[in-house]
Parts: sequence; C-alpha cells; structure tokens
Amino acid sequence: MTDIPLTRRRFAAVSAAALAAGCSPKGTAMKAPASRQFPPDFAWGTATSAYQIEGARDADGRGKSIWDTFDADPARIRDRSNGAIGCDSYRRYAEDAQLIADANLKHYRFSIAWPRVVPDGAGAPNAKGLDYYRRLADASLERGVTPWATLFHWDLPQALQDRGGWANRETALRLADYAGHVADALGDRVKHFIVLNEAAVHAVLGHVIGDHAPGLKDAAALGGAIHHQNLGQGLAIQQLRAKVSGARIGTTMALQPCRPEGDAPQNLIASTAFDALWNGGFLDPVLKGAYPKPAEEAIGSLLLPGDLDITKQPVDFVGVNYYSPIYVKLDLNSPARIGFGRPPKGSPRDAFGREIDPSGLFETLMRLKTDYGDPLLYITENGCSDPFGDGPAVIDDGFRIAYLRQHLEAVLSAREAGARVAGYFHWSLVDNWEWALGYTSKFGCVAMDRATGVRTPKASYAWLKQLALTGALDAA
Ligand code: IFM
Repeated sequence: MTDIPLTRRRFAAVSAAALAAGCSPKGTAMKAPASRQFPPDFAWGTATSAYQIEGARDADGRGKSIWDTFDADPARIRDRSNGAIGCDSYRRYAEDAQLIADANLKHYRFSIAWPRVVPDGAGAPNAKGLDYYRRLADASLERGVTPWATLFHWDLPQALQDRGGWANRETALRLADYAGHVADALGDRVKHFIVLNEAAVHAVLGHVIGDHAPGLKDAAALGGAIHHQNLGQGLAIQQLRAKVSGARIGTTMALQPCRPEGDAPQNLIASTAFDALWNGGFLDPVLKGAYPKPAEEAIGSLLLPGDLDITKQPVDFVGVNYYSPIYVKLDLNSPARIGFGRPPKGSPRDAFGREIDPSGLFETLMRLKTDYGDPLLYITENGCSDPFGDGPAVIDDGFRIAYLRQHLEAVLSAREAGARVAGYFHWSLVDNWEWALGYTSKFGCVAMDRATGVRTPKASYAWLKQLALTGALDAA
C-alpha cells in the first residue's frame, strides 16, 4: 500500500483523533461460547460471484467488463489464466444449485454480472442476460434454496470505465438504472439483494494499488471510487425498494479490524487512519449519513449537498465478509505514510498466508452492534484457501473445517454477547477463479477439475452439510 492519499496534514489530524479516542490495538475480548447450538432459523448458505464462476463471456449478448480487459494481460494474473471459463457455471448452474441443496444449505448468494444486463453500461437491458438469472433463481427456488443477488461484485461494464468509471458521478446513476432493470425482471422471484460487494477492496486494490481491475495506481482516484459507489448504492436501494415488494436489501463489506504492527504509537495512528477509510468510509455513509474525516478529505469536492441523504438508506441487514484483520504501519517511504504491516510473530496463518484470528470477527460484529445501531447481520463470506499453487485441491481439507469451526465459535460468542447475527454464507461453493491469483488459490468446499468441470465435494462439504442440518457446531 503506497498511495493512500493521507497527506502529512491529514495524518496529523487523524493522529490527534486516534490518540484522543484511546484506540485499543486488540479490540473487545472474546469468550468461548457457552452453547454450540445455532437456532433453527439461522440461515446457512454459500456465496459465489459471477466473474469468478460463470465463464461464457461472449454468451447471449454480454458486454465486456473491466475484468475482461484487466486479465487480457496474462502478466497481471499469477498463473496467467483468465476468467473465460470460471467454473463454467453459466452452463452448470443447475448442478451448482443441486450441490447447494444437497448440502442442506438453504441460501445461495450469487452475483449478477452487470455487463450481461446492460452490455454498454447504459440504455436498454439485455433480455437474454436477465433470462439467465431468472433460470438461476428458479433453479435455486425449485430446490428450496433462497436466492440472494449481489448487484456489483467488481465487474463494472468496460463501457462505463471508458467514460471514467467511478471517477465519473454518472456511474452511480447507471448503477441505479441497472438495479431498476434487475428489479423489473427478477423482483417477482428474487427478494434478497446486496447492492455492493466489498466496495473498499474494489476502491483500494482497483484504483490505488492496481492489483485488481481497472488496474489504476492513482491515489487521486480513491475519492471517486469511495463516494460514487456509496452514492450509487443509495440510488440503487431506492430503485429496489420502489419496485420490489417484500424486498430485503442490504450491503456487504470487507470489514476488518485495522491493527497496528507492533506497539509503536505511530503505527496505531496509521491503523486508525486506515480504518476510517477501509471500514468507516463505507459503513458510515449508509448507516450514519456521514463520512469519517479522512474519507471526507479524500472525497473532497465530489461530495455534493444532499449526497449523504442518498447514501443513508434504510437497510434490512449488513453483510460482513471476514477473513482476517489488517495490520498497518507508518511508512515514511510512502507518500501517504501508511503501509501494510505484519501480524504478530508466530501468529497462526492459513495456507493462503492470511492470519487466522477469529477474535477479529467477534470484534467486528460487536463494533457493528455498539457503534452502528445494532443492525441485523449476516456473515456473507468467510472461508479459507488451500495452499497456493497449481496442484490439485485438498479433498480431505481438515484445515478448512478447523478454520470454519473457529470462526463459527466467534459468531456464537458474538450472538451470546447480543450481536444480531442471523446467518452464515461459506465462501465459496466451488474452487473458482480467484482474481489476480487465478486458479492458484482455492476456497471451495467442492473441488473442480479444470479440464472437465467435474465437481468433487471435499470433507468440508460433508461437514457443512451436517452443521446446516442440525445447527450443532462440533468441538475440535
Ligand atoms: O474471492 C474473493 C471474493 O470475490 C471477495 N471476497 C474475498 C474472496 C476470497 O479472497
């Protein structure tokens, strides 16, 4: 992280605020849960996203997305692969729905590819693209699985990027138009909607660091990517509310406690500043109708009168995507003075290199309860990867079961402490195309043979199946 636009002056301002707030680097303490039983109405599900699984990029009038453009340069993707095939789910969607139903999972969170619905980013919707999502929703419903549609999981139509992408306020209006088309076509059968997926990741990795599409390395692009996504979300929620009776509408964020590397006070200041962009920059506008200072400064003159009334829409739930905390340090070599730090020495890591720290999930859930009005919460993503590499998937994936068990214990603890967590979606159903990591990182509870597309359930699939049936979390 070299370019987060936190100037020396802003850094001094957030330093003062952080010290005044007396931020704790470790957060709320988590107790072991007293009971290992989830209630019968707890929602068990799994999650995927369009670009990672669908393939069929040229089918039925789909337009190009920024990821088609980004992965056209193989050097950008770890194994030089691209999203042309994904998991072939555009053809195999019914098989996927059957796998979900067979695992006793009653909820499927998938994303709709914006460029399938509005290939040129604006104008009339593409009926064939919408038909595909009708078929997918019906395949789920017929098997007793409730569809949850995410509208924007990072695959912006390239036509909109060509007009400035999120730097252009118009993109927010186009997101609302797209939401309206989805509502008109699918609102009779899809009632659960998530407008944005992990907007912080898209803003920072896509616009500042450049590891994700659209591949920009431009600190000045951050403000537009934050604010216009939030604005578009507000406008899209208005469309969905107006058009879909009985809609349950939420948002999904990559919420991560931002912790300082080590004990140095300057790292605490840097982590507090980063938290205000990464977490606060998306939570506050929708739930509080305001931006934390550092985010507001990054947005500058793009924030127009009335915008915060639009971003602050009533939501029925907040979706929490949690994998691990972020460590942050002061980095004098970076123009922003903020850099990614390392977790404490010896802390457990998953095969993916991410720190394993379920207390970060507990802390996040409690923070939402305490600081953000106690919203209804769903864990909309949680999971871990196989070890990196081109090798076959690990079918006997005890490491994944251990990871899931620990995080579900954190969910039980947070529920006992009063957080209103109503469901859990495992990321992900099938090993899929993990963005810039290509196929080198596998998150599925089902393996996929890349040559044939054949799916093979892993040990974690059987484990989730039993858990979803009984709601009883086994002990290690
Ligand atoms: O695969 C991604 C997903 O698209 C967004 N959340 C994190 C997952 C694992 O890295």
